[in-house]
Parts: sequence; structure tokens; C-alpha cells
Amino acid sequence: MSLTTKPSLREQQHPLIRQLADCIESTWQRYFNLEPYHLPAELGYVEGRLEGEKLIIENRCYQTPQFRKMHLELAKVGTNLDILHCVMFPRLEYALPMFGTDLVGGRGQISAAIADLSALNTNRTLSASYRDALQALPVINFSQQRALPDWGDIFSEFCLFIRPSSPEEEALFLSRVELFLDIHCAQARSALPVQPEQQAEIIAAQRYYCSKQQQNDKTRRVLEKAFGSDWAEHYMTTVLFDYV
Ligand code: BLA
Repeated sequence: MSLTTKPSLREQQHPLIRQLADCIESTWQRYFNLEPYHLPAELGYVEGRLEGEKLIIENRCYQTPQFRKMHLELAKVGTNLDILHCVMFPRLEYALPMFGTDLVGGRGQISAAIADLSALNTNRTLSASYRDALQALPVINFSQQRALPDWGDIFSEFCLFIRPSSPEEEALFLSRVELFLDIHCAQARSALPVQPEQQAEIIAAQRYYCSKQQQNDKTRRVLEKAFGSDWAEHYMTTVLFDYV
């Protein structure tokens, strides 16, 4: 048995979640020398059960010179809700967008598949190099588009938010997220730090992004049901969407 083999939620989850988790980790390893990022010890692996079903959360977290935190989280609620959550938080010295993806599903069906490269500047516009790379991707017409919630003004024009309606659409979603990640990791690796004057704008935009994500009541409700509202607030503001 290899020393890196750890029991993981991954094997028990919806195949698209498993595949996206593997894809994210292998892409990160291909582009970067990953350093560990230490979450508060008690929050790496957590189990909760208040009303109803057991919630298990498993976190993997890394950092690199360009990213202050690269967070991949897998969660399972009872036997019928599987979740993948991933965010790459750029360091404040880099004018890079925020990569984020969320998959929510269960009982064989993914209900929400979302992925974006969200601009972190005052006018929330991606740089020309990101726009050019993203615009060059062939358009995919998913059959079930979903509407963004009110707090979703942080997402870019390239944001995907769908309910995949077949294994073919699941595969298309996966390959599109892989391309988002490839574009992002390649650009990040060659990015240069900004002038100190520009950092205030980056800090403000990262705070804005996190404050909006903290308004996701659907995430909050799942966490509250298993751990209570104080714990949910703490987790959303220190692990999922902390700001600096
Ligand atoms: C939606 N997120 C959801 C839903 C649930 C969760 C249950 C509703 C699914 C549906 O409507 O079909 C739950 N997501 C979680 C939980 C965690 C999680 C419990 O990550 C973590 C433990 N959310 C993100 C990121 C993005 C994101 C990074 O964490 C985007 C980049 C988006 N999730 C997102 C959006 C919705 C969602 C936009 C739909 C919200 C709505 O319709 O109101």
C-alpha cells in the first residue's frame, strides 16, 4: 500500500465529482510546486449531525507563490447529497481572477454545476489575455442553463451555471472546467506582481467576492443543519471565503 493512500470521500461520490476532484489536483500538481496550507487543525476533516443526516467534510489545501490558498473540499450529506467546492485565492500582489467551482448533486444527478474565472478589480472585467483565451473556446450549448442568484454579480460573462442533463453534458462540463484551469494556471505561472498602489483594488475586490459568496443561503443552510448557525458562520468566513 502506498503511503499516500488515504481513505477518501472521493470514492463514494458522484462520478463527476470524483473526476473533477482528480482533474483539479492533477492540474495543480502539473503546474505548481504545491506547499501545504494549514487550515485550523479541527477543520480539515469534520463530521456533524444535528437535525437529520450526517455531514462529512474533507478538505485539501495548498499554496504557491501566486496563490495564498488553493482549496478543494469534498462533502457528503447522508446518502443523497454530494458536494465539491473549490476556490483558488490569488495573493494580493497578483492581478489574477478568482477561480471557483461548485458541484452539488446526489442520487445519480448533479443539480448544480458552476464554474467561473471571476475578475478581481473595480469594474469586474477580466484582462485582455484572459478574455482572448476564454473567447477562443468553442461555445457549448448546454440544454439546462440555470439562473444566477441575486448575489451572483461577482461572476464573469464566461461563467457556466448548468444542470447537466446527460453523461455527455457532464463530460463537456468537466472538459470546460479543465480548460478554465489550464488557462488560469498557465497565466498565473507567468504573472508578475503588481505595483503596491494596485493592491488596494485587489484587496477590495477579493473582499467583495467573499462577502457575496458568504450570502449563499443554500450553502449556509446545509452547514447550519449539521453544525448550528455559529459554526456555519465561522466556517463560511474562515474556511470557505475568508478575506484578508
Ligand atoms: C448552490 N450550494 C448550492 C446548493 C447547495 C450548495 C446545496 C443548491 C444546489 C441547487 O440549487 O441545485 C451547498 N456548496 C454547498 C455546500 C458547500 C458548497 C454545503 O460549496 C460547502 C461545504 N458556491 C461555491 C463556489 C461557487 C458557488 C466556489 O462554493 C461558485 C464559484 C456557487 N453554489 C453556487 C451557486 C449556487 C450554489 C451560484 C446557486 C445558488 C442559488 O441558486 O441560490
